[in-house]
Amino acid sequence: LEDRGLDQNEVQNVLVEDARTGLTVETLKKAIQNNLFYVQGKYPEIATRNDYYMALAYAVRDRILQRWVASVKQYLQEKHRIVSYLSAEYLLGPHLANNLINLGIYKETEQATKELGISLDWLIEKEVEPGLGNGGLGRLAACYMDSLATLEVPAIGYGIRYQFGIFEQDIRDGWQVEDTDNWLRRGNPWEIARRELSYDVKLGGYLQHYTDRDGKFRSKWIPELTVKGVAYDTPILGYKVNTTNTLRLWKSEAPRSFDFQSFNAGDYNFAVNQKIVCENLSKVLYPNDETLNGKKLRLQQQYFFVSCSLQDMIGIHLRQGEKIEDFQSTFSVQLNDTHPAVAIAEMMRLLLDEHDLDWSTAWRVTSRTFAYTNHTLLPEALEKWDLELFQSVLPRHLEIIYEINRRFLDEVTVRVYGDPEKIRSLSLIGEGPRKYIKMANLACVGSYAINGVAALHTELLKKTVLKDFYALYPEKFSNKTNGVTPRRWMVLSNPKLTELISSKIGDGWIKHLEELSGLEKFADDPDFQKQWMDVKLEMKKNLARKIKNRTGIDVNPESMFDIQVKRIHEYKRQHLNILHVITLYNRIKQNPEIDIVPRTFVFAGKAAPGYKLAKLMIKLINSVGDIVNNDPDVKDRLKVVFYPNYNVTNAQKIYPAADLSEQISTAGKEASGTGNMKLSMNGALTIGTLDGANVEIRECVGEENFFLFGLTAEEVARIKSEGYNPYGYYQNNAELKLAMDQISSGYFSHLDDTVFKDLVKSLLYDDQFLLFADYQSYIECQDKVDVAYRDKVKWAKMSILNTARMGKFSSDRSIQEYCEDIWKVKSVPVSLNGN
Ligand code: F58
Repeated sequence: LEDRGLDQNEVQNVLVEDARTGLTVETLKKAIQNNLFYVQGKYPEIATRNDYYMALAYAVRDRILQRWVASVKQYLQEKHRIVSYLSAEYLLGPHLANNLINLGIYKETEQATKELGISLDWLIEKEVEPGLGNGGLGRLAACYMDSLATLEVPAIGYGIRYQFGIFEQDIRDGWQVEDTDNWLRRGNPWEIARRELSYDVKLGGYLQHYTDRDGKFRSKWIPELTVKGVAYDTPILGYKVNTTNTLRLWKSEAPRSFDFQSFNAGDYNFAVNQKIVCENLSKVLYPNDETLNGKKLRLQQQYFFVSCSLQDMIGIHLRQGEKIEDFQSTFSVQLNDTHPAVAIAEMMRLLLDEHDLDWSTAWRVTSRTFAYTNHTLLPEALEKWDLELFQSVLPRHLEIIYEINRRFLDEVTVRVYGDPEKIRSLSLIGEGPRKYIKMANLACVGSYAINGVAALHTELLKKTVLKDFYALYPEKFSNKTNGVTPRRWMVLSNPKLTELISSKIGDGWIKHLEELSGLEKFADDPDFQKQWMDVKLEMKKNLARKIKNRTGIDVNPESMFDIQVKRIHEYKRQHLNILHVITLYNRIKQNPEIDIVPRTFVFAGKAAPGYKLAKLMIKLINSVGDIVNNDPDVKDRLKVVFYPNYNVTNAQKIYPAADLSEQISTAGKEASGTGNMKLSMNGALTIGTLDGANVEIRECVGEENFFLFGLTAEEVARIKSEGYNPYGYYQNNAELKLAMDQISSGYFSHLDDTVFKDLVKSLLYDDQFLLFADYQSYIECQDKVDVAYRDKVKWAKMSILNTARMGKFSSDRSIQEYCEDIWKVKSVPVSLNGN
């Protein structure tokens, strides 16, 4: 400071409450007006809605920046182990309202905007959300960033700043149509580009081998291409704490140098082309969930962000004056599935080739740095890279992986007593018509901890896909059941319920979710039950309005809102749900006067663009809806809605309105699920299988407050091994047969019997997901749901108890467990105004 001619007091003055940091209504108002003028260059009469949104966003950002700077300063001054979360996806959802809540200035801002003659809701709705993820895995990363900051744990999230996030879904003639998600078109006030923070990343090319002056055998990587990664930082503010962590997303660019090289050589086209190739790396998120196709660009994306992130971490570590071989004392790096698992090979490369460590030191550092979370049991979702493709992108990494594998197999051969089957299963390289690299195996060998995301999932991992690794390293394995942040999924999505809960038990539950158990004593209180169900009804009315606006369908808010919202996938079995709809419809047709509980079925979710059957499931839902919604015999007792473009913004409107939560995956297929948690927290009752975290949710809420049906994971495995025959179920179940015959004969498709052919065929003759085996049990369970729903008092009590007993499923609890068992980190409270 003295160097810059300043004294300590002058600097401190910048940090005290002022026009850019103050939290009162008056200061906020002033800040918005200032930003409107000085940032947007507008005066109120001509300012657009976006101008106001931007002005407010910058006002909020100023307040976060103060905390952000203080956090970074504190982490660098004191030495703390930092959690580094590596994830190819972050499904953050809109920032504005969340930041207002975490800053604790929602009410003040509402007042400030009101005094300026604009509605805060109107501005909040203006925000285009960053959809930088596909589904559960990306959203989990976002919840975990929120909890890390709220628990005041020093953390940095690394990922990719996709220019285009998950596609926007439209429904035309019942079919899914995809459109690009140009989320940056109006600018992004929540990020700061750090142009000075950039790293070079090599791709392709070949290796030169030589012996150096010390007689050491070396590989020199001559890349085909070098791209530059530029850091874009987004602050992640904790709830009512100063801690503000960083989400650092990398954007790919062409390094400036090579334009010149090519220009000098006179090859303008080449230069332009290479620039496009470089920029393409972070252009678009791959929209697949659960299935993977080994696309070269995807591998390049993974390597690109991993390399930038590790170079960045090493830089931070060394700038603290630490030795490279102590890297693991500065960072604990969590791999969010295998998408960043190439980090293990890249860390080795950096240590060996750039920092000159010997193999065993490098391996000691690497294998003490990484921990791996698995999110799937589906074999088709386990990442495998064709060896030749891998070599064409990362020749040096292939060499390193071979060496890791050689040493690993040497070590384990003795332990498995030469069992060739075990050795084949453990090897990092798969043999077949073509060789391939098994990323899960690389992750297991290179990590000090391995975890599944729900109790059942972790047990199945140990028994199936990672069985041989579990036998080898049982001490590495643990379970970390997923959780979700109550800040976004209750406080922000459901303010009315939040207010009601806090009026009874105070607001400590927002940070300590287990305090929700304080609601149990009101579960039988008629007044509270009425207030509870009044909030639910109001939320249902809100959703009904949205549905009307978006789809034109009128729904009755007094009907039961039966909700299944998640990616569309065969294993999630949205088509089992639709078979129930058809069954109810047929019961009405056969007896129009039947006394039936009115239901509104809401579906939402995206299908991977190349996943034909999933797209057909969307078409089926819409086609059934067209018939059911318009048949006069139904008398509006059933309505089927497909709400388009499911994303975080829409999810926030849907969860609070749910009466019934559909969690009906084939047992053993859903690793955890997190929508199941959000719905139950918001007072929905679950109808579900014993799959993923459903098992634990049922344990917590009590079996009498959960509608269980279907085969267990064990039974599913047994039936499959004995040879499952779906056709037999079809022939022996009259209601099922009728529903299937209607679908195949074209009853729901203007008598066109070709539309659903592929779906029908797959169900009758293949049915990997055992729909028919679970059909009868599902229908009977749904009949029990009807009975329960008719008893309003009982339903209200069950709903209250669901919320009251969901304390375990806060992401704060999950993160606490990661901190204690895996990362070994503690909280570091951040103080403002220097230390
Ligand atoms: C999900 N996986 C699981 N993958 O399916 C879900 O059960 C779990 O609750 C959640 O992770 C969080 O643990 C998931 O969302 C993906 O979206 C990947 C995206 C990239 C391609 C492979 C699937």
